[in-house]
Amino acid sequence: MELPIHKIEQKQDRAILVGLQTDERSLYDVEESLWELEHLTRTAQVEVVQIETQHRPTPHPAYFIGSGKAKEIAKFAKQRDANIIIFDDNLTPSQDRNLSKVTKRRIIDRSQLILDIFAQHAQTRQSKLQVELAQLQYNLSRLKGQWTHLSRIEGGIGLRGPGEKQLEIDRRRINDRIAHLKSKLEEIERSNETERKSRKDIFSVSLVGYTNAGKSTILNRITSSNQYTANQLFATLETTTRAKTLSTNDRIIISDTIGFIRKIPPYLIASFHATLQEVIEADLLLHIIDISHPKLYEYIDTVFHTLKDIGAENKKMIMVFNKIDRLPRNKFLFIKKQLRLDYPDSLFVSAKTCENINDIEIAVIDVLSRSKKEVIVNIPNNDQKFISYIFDNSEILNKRYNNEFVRMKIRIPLIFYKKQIKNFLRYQIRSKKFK
Ligand SMILES: Nc1nc2c(ncn2[C@@H]2O[C@H](COP(=O)(O)OP(=O)(O)OP(=O)(O)O)[C@@H](O)[C@H]2O)c(=O)[nH]1
Ligand SMILES: [Mg+2]
Repeated sequence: MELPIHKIEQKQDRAILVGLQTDERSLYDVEESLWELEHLTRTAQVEVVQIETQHRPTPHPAYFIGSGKAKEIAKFAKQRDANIIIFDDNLTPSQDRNLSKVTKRRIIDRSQLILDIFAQHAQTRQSKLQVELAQLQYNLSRLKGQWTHLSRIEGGIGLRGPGEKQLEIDRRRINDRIAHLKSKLEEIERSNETERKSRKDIFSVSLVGYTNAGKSTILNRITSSNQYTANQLFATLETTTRAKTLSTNDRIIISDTIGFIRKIPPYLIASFHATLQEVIEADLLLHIIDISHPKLYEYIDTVFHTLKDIGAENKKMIMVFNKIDRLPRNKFLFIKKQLRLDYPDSLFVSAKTCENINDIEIAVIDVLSRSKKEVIVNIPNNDQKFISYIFDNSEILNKRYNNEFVRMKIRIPLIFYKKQIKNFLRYQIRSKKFK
């Protein structure tokens, strides 16, 4: 049975946003994060009618905010005719329940809001399945929480009430559906994998970055294509790949994919693992950053952390600071000087005005020409064609002959390696075996 993907009903929804300032977070941080939440809320097509913040040393275990503040928000919701309260942080299931009891409104936390946007933006079968998987995993994590909570109150095993039985059934149904979705996604992934394999001989570049940094706009600029762009968060959910011939005549592929965001639980990212496969396998990452954003350093950190989560942290990366047109010249020069200290080889471009946009291609060509691979190959003597290819295109570090094979340790430009990837995969020896 299909479980419906939950979407926030459009237009008529009116929300109050709530942020909490704790001892560990400054008011500035909270306000900035709420600004992002407001953008997310608008992207989900929900009207923001009020924004509330509270200061507490730590979150309240039962209400997240104080219970008095919760009552105050209930009053505001009535006055402003708001039907949803959106929290800028992720709530525990019991906080969620207690808050909806006090406010008599639907409570949504940051992850749920992001998932609603994903649900609205999913276009392909793969991303629809991924969104459903992420939503069920979200629900499951909450059911589990609820379970512990209730079993503690009710005295645990043997004292389960009807509500808990329902939870148990839901949990089983959800687990079944999760298993089903995972196997469907694996099927799609297998066919994508075949497609990717057919392109393994081409140098691949992936655009990564915080959501709304301008990744899709840059893809359009450098490949003259027409990928959807919008001043929205998560405008792109699926991966698009385009081919490009560089001025050196080398062909590369460039892919654009889902953006990253702060405070998103790792299992939600994991649901998009298949979409991010292109990033995981890329030869080069272009990390796009909105230079005009006051929180750019935090955004850069988020992207680095997310890349680590998906196992792509050690890839060659070029930092591309975009939207330079949005800064006054003096401010731009000042920020650029600072950024160059931290990221010496970074680029500064505007996808809007096209200023410096050609620098991206120049930098890619530079990486391409400098990328080399060290491999050990064991080639049958009768494959003279491939042996000549190696002699013509690589630096031979050592070689040994016998009657049947020539065994060589070579350093070869990546582009020449890729052009003959099939032969390399056939003849390559892992260095461990060689020892
Ligand atoms: N001023 C200015 N705006 C830009 C620039 N590049 C992109 N934008 C705008 O920034 C917004 C986001 O651009 P996208 O290309 O959709 O960003 P993205 O990184 O693909 O975002 P997601 O797919 O949502 O993660 C759009 O409104 C673009 O028009 C730029 O260089 N200058
Ligand atoms: Mg995009």
